[in-house]
Amino acid sequence: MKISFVRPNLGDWRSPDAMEPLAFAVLKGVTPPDVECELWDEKVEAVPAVLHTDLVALTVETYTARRAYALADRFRAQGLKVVAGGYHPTFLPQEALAHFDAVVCGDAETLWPQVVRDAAAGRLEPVYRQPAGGEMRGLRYDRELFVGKRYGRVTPVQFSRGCRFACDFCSIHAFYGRSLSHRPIDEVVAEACSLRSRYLFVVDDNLFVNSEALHGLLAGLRGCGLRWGCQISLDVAADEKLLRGMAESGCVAALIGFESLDGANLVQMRKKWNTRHPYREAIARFHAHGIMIYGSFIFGYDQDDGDVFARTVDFALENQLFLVNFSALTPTPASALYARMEKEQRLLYERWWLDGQYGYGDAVYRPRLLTPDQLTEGCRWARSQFYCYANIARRVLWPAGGCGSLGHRAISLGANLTSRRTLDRKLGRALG
Ligand code: B12
Ligand code: SF4
Repeated sequence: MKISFVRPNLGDWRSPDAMEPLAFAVLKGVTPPDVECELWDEKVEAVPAVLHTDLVALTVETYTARRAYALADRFRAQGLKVVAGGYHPTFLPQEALAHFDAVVCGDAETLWPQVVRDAAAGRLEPVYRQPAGGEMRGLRYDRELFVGKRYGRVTPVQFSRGCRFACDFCSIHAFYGRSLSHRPIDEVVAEACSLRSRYLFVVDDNLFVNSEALHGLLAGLRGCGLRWGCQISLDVAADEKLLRGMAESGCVAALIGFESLDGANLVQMRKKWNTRHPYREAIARFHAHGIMIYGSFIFGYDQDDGDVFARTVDFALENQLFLVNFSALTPTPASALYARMEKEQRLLYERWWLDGQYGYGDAVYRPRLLTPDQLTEGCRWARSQFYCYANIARRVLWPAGGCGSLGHRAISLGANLTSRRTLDRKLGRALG
C-alpha cells in the first residue's frame, strides 16, 4: 500500500519561510512500516496533477481549506480515496465530507493505524475522532518524509499541546478544550539534540505550560548549543528565573500575543490577564536577557478606532520589537468569537474561507468603530510602516539592549526581510 501525504498552501504557490509540517512526522511515526509513504508539500513544491497512490491524506487549516478541497476533488475524480485531518475538518467535519471520503478529528496518532487498515480493506468510515488529551509519551516524530525538500533553516519541535487560557479568537481552546499535556522532557531534549539544525522553533502555542514543566525543559536544553524561538504567554515575564533559564538554554526570540494596547479590548477577548503585566516593563525584561520579541497584535476589537494603527506602530517601534504581526481580527470556525459575530450578524461572508471574493488579510466582519475597508487598509498601512527599509535598518543597527550580538542581528535582518517579502506576496490574494 502507498500513502501520499499532502500539505496544501493558501493557494498554488510556494512560501520561502516554510517549516517542516510536523503533523506528517507524527503520522509517519505510527504508519505500519510496510506501507510506502511520500509527501507533497505545496509550500515548497508543486503537487503533481496525478498521483499514483492508494490513499491521499491532506492536512487542512481554515486558510487552506479552499485549496485543500480543490485538490481533494481532483484526486477523487481520479478514483483515489482521500482523507482529511487537522484543525478545519475537526471543527467542520460535515463541510469537509463533501470533498473527502473520511475525516479524522483531533490529534490522530492513536487512530491513524486504524484508518490505514480500513483504507487498505476498502471500508473507510466517514468520521474518526480522537479525544483531546492523549498521552504524548513515546510519540515519534519521523522526519524521513522531509529529506531532500527545501525547508528553511529553522526546524520545528513540539513540547506540549493545549493552552491554559481561552482567548475568544483562538482555535487552540476549541481544538484541545481544557486539556493540557506535554511530552517527557528527556524525549524532547534527545530529539532536539539529534536534529541536524541548531536553530529550532518550539511550535507549542504557549510554551509556559506551568513553571515546573518549563523549568525542566529549560534545564534539559541548557548546554545543547541550540538557538531557539517559541510562542509564550506574557505572564512568564514576571518570573525572572524562568527568563534566565530561557536565555541560558539558547532562547533568542519569543512571540508574545499582546493583541491590543486597550484594556477593554483585552477584557472582551478574554485576555484580561495581559493587563496584569505592563507591556513596556515586560518587554524590557525579555530584552535584558537577550530575548528578542515578536509582537502579535490584532486590530478590530470594539474599542479600536482610526487612531489605533498609528498608536500601535509607535508602540512597537518605541519598544524595539524585532518583528510584529498586525492582523485584522478574523473569526475562525468553532471559536467563541465566531459564535459572537454570527449572533450579532456582523459577518460579511457566509464562509469567508471558501469565498472567492475574500483576499488574505481582508476584514471579514463589521467592526464597531471602523469600516471593514478601514480595518483592512489600516492593517496594511501598519505593516508597511513597521517593515519599511528605514525601520528594518534601525532595528538591526540599533537593537534593544541585550540583543546586540552578531547572531541576534543576523536573525533579525533575515526574519524582517522574509516577513516583508512574504506579506507583500500574500496580502489581498484570493485563497484557493
Ligand atoms: C508552527 C505554526 C505555523 C508556522 C508554519 C508551520 C509549518 N510547519 O510550516 C507559521 C508561523 C508559518 C504559521 C503560519 C500560519 N498559521 Co500557523 N500554526 C503553527 C502552530 C503553532 C504549530 C503547527 C504544528 O506544527 N503543530 C504540531 C503538529 C504535530 O500538530 P498538528 O499540526 O495539529 O497535527 C496533529 C492534528 O491536528 C492531526 N492532523 C493534522 N493534519 C492531519 C492530516 C491528517 C490526514 C490526519 C489524519 C491528521 C492530521 O494529527 C496531527 C498529529 O496528532 C499551529 C498551532 C498548533 N498547535 O498546531 C498554528 C496554526 C495551525 N496556525 C494557524 C494560523 C491561523 C496560521 C496563519 C493563517 C496565520 C496568519 N494569519 O497568517 C498562517 C498561515 C498558515 C498557512 N497554512 O500557510 C492556526 C490555524 C487555525 C485554523 N482554524 O485553521 C493555528 C491552529 C494557530 C492558532 N492558535 O489558531 N503557522
Ligand atoms: S494565550 Fe495564545 S494560545 Fe492560549 S488561548 Fe490565548 S491566543 Fe490561544
